[in-house]
Amino acid sequence: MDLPILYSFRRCPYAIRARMALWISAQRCELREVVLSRKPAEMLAVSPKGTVPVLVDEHGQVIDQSLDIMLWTLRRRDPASWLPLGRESLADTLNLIEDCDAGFKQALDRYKYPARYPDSDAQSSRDRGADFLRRLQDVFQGQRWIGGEHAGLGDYAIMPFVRQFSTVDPEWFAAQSWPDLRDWLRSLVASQGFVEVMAKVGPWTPDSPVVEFPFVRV
Ligand SMILES: N[C@@H](CCC(=O)N[C@@H](CS)C(=O)NCC(=O)O)C(=O)O
Repeated sequence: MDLPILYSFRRCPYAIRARMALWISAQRCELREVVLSRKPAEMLAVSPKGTVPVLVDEHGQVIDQSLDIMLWTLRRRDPASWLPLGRESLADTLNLIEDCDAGFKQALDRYKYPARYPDSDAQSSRDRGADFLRRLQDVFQGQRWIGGEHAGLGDYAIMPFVRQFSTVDPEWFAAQSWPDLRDWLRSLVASQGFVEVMAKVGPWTPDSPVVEFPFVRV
């Protein structure tokens, strides 16, 4: 049987969250590493909007939103109980992810790439991003993970963006009063899943040998 195909880009936070969910659910797929400046015609043919990640499942269904890929694979298999239990707690988690993907991501881009946004001010973008992170710090004062007792959908969906934010000015990030947020990020970055999904893969071409994901060890 053909494997699902995942078009991905190693450092893209959206692709990282998708790979994390595929990894935890042990969903085998063919990983096609994309160079964003040279997107493969095969990917654009199935998803003309041209963003990664894109998953094409065994039946040819195309899923081209990272959160949808997470939900797709976790609804098939969720061995670590990443999906929040109950409609209300799923809705709360999805709302938090939405705030990350909208306001926080916008602030992150303006903080990280000020030259691309001459009309924005990097420092006020950093402040806007920090507002979201303080909200997370408040959550972590009551519980260690967004998922409650263990890390789950919300943690892995949001963590790649917080990680990017933390690397823009690590000294500044380390000096802020969000110790629980820092511990949360440190644990997730050190987690086996994150380390595995960040392994390096060469760019895909139609002639490349198939790269299976999760990576098969020899
Ligand atoms: N809403 C999309 C956003 C994905 C996205 O914007 N990915 C970026 C890379 S991090 C991308 O592919 N950008 C297109 C480009 O840079 O050409 C998702 O959740 O999958």
